[in-house]
Amino acid sequence: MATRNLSDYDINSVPSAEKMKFGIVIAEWNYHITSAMAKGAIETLIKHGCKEENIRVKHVPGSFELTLGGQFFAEYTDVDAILLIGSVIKGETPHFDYICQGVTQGATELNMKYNLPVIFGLLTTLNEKQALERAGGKLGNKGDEAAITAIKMIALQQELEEGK
Ligand code: DLZ
Repeated sequence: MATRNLSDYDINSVPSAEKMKFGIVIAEWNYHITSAMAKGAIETLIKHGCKEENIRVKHVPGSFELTLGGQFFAEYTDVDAILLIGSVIKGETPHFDYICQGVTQGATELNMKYNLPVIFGLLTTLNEKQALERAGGKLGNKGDEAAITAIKMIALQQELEEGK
């Protein structure tokens, strides 16, 4: 069956995060949404064995700044993966499209440039209701999903590095 909502996942299918280190960049725009996503992400990492001291959290003003925040983590820390968490809500101007495009492109480039999992935890919704539904509401929490994705990608990288 296709995966539609990673918040409903098989707990046994996720590798242990006991020895993994994570950086989380949170956008302050729509903070009631992004903080709920970040809370979900942190709780999920800890649930899978990550030590609290191995999770570093930093804030940036808006989603557009997520990419550079991620680059700072990649340059100046030894994290194994970076989670970019933001929420862009469509307004009356094309600003939404430019921000979404910028972060999508920026996150992709960071993945490639640093050979490091940089997880796209950006909600791009038409309204606040849709965002709330995906930040701990009836459609799960995209922060949890970003955490699971990060763990799985680190595990994959380590496996291949070890020649498995
Ligand atoms: C300017 C702006 C607007 C209109 N909307 C959002 C949004 O919905 N979500 C978000 O995270 N940030 C928004 N921003 C701020 C931009 O991301 C950025 O911080 C500013 O353009 C300054 O570079």
